Amino acid sequence: SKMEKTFVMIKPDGVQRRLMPEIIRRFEEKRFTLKGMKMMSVERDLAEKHYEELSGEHVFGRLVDYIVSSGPVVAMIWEGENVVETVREMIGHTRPSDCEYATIRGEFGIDKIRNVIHGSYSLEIANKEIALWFPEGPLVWDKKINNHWHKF
Ligand code: YYY
Ligand code: MG
Repeated sequence: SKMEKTFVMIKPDGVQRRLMPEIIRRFEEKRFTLKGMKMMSVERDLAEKHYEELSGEHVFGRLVDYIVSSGPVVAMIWEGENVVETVREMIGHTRPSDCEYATIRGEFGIDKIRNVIHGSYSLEIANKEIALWFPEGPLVWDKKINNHWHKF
């Protein structure tokens, strides 16, 4: 079993459309564990670093403007087996119109900028994004979580 962590961000459109509980419910029901969560406004510098790989693309400016000025986001760390890939599958394709219906973007996405949610693309990127968004690190809880709850 491959325990790993991923970074998830509910984008401004997701927060404003009150999709936060629906999104968190899906990951909880999948038995992933929330290891960090904060609602925050995003500084331009952070948004530019987050989307660094897209800095040469024509969408970069629009994307950064969108995240910076459309309202707060909810940044989260989720932990579990194969969580990076599974969360990507649960989110769906970048363009909501290309998504399977039973994905978050397939059900709730409006267009490729206002596509509700971000999830790290790979384990390597997840580690980078967690360090960027949570310089304080994930929540640490020393006591064992009672695993029997996972049956329910
Ligand atoms: O990870 P994901 O969100 O599915 O797509 P990325 O390729 O990382 O791009 C991030 C973000 O940028 C995407 O959610 C929308 C926007 N975008 C776009 O509007 N047009 C593109 N051709 C590529 C990305
Ligand atoms: Mg991406």
